[in-house]
Amino acid sequence: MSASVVILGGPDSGKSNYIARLWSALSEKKGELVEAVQPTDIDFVLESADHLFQGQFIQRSEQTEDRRDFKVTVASRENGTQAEIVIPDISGELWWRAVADLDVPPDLMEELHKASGALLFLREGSDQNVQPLDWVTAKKYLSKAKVSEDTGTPTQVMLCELIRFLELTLARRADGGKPRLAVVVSAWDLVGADVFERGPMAYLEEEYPMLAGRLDDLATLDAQIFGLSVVGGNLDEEGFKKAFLEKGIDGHGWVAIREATTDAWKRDPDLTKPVAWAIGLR
Ligand SMILES: Nc1nc2c(ncn2[C@@H]2O[C@H](COP(=O)(O)OP(=O)(O)OP(=O)(O)O)[C@@H](O)[C@H]2O)c(=O)[nH]1
Ligand SMILES: [Mg+2]
Repeated sequence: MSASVVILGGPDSGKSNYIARLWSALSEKKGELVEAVQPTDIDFVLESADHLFQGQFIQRSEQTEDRRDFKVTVASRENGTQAEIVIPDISGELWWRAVADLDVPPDLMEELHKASGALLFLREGSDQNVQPLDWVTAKKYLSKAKVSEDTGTPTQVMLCELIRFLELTLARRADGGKPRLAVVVSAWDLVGADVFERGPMAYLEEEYPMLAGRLDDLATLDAQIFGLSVVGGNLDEEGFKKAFLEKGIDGHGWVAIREATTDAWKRDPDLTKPVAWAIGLR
């Protein structure tokens, strides 16, 4: 079986760092999804992963038209089912342009039509986030036929447009189910304990109310929200970086997931979880 997963999100939202971390998580083979065949042709992922290993976050992608794909055959550790997944790494600027001009390169469009799962990224603390206006003003943006390309468009408006776009393009799952949307709030290591405890959805309700509302009444997609920390802390902080370099990347990083039994938000070391859920191998 083959499955495409698209990773979308604005500039600086953590996509490239996650793709690199995902690769190393898959090859560590401790998560729900494991690498079944060693991928070839993934120099850009290896290079990025190397940055992380050396204690540096990957910097934002060049705004080129070039598409770079992370292609890997994965297997479910639980039942062995395999899938070839294709994850394009596309700069956030390109996604914004796609939404603003309703202009998506044909090959990317094809990938979207094949995919029945997507990961939508946004990042805590990014200086690229354009703060939400009040709800009424934000809604006016949406009612315009086209979102203006000026960078002043609030991030949540652009994200809502991306969701609409996914609703129109993603394929139904092989089992007939709705396509899945994993919403990933990255750099979740930067939030305080109280924000962590209330979880990423409560965070969206406060910081991106329109987006939260949109997620709440999705009819054609199944959504689940995750918090993410690629290495479990902030590599721009000397103390953390030092501790990280002493131990290495293995075991560093987590996904925040709500525990079904207690409803509490927990750090889960399995970084493959959002993708595993989005492709839902069975
Ligand atoms: N603290 C913390 N910062 C992160 C994390 N992930 C990403 N960042 C920060 O976010 C920045 C941008 O991450 P990228 O992965 O380059 O974001 P992107 O979505 O690929 O950005 P574009 O390529 O511009 O679309 C990084 O340089 C880090 O400073 C994380 O887990 N924790
Ligand atoms: Mg990038």
